[in-house]
Amino acid sequence: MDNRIDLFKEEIKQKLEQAADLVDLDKIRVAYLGKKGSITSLLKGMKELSNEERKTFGAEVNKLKASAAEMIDAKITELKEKEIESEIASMPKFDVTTPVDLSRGSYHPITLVQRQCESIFRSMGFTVEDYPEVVTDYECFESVNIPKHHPARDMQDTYYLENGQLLKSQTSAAQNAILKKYGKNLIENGVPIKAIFPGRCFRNEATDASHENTFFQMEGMMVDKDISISNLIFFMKTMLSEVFQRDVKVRLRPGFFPFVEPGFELDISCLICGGEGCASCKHSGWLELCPCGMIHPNVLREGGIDPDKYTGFAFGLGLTRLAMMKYKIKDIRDLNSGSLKALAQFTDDNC
Ligand code: FA5
Repeated sequence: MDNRIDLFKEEIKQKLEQAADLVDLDKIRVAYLGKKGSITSLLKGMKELSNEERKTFGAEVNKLKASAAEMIDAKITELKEKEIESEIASMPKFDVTTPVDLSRGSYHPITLVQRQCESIFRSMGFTVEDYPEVVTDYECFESVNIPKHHPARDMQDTYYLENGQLLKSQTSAAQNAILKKYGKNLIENGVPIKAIFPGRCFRNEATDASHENTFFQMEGMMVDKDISISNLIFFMKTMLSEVFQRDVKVRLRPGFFPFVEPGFELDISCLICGGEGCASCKHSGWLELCPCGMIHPNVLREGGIDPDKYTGFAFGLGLTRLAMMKYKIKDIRDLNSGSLKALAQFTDDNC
């Protein structure tokens, strides 16, 4: 009997040495420790032994059982470690000297157009100003001649925040601050105010091919003695011809904005359909691009400038629509899509 215990122990050892994987190990476990396994049947045969023999033999078989289980577990650990080692060995080695393909990224088409406009206006003596996206009611409306409850507020479905501030619905929100920032230099030193201020605007719009709820405008202002509509038209035409690198057809029609008097809508002949009419221009052949006008005396006064001494013009260019025209993007929604396939194809060597 005792002899069998030693034999089994030796047999298990040999089989474990030959086992190549976890499947082999499972077979060994079933063969010795399973319900019908060899060690289990040793226990079953004990009923023929005397009480004394059963006691000693039972203890020996239990020891064998525990040691078989231990050997199998040790082999499992050994095989798993080998598996991990071979996985690590087969991994590609990290080498800091390997050249990496750092393909060039690209700018968003609106960034490209914005930078181009900034550089054109800078070359004409304008400063480029930055302004927050969250502003007060005073900045966005009251300071630009739109008092509380004025019906003109209905033209811009504005997002109000719980603290009473709002998401800038128009870049005109910066006008008052710019007048105050540069007014002293105008009054004391005769230096004209010439500034542009691009920015993201938000309106609760139903979106379509030419309307988004988040879009970019670029506001511009010039204030000095004897500024007239001719100055306004000159700067707008110069800027658009530079952006499109050709003479662009524009039209001015009367437009109402409480912060300018007189006010105009400057439309550009649709460059997507060549003026024939398409979804982007609502089949009119013209795209509303740049409302503008002569700054209202109330706005100048609120900014600390005497309207009897100084005059000025202001415009609110639709930068997003300008990018659409320049790059012939038919649907404004592509610009906020985040699709690199759509947006990474535009480049400008000057940016
Ligand atoms: C204004 O926002 C005035 N503050 C512009 C202005 C400034 C007038 C200074 C006079 C003097 P308007 O709401 O029309 O105006 O918007 C100006 C331009 O922004 C539009 O011509 C258009 O090009 C663009 N725009 C307006 N709403 C949207 C929209 N939902 N999606 C895309 N572009 C828009």
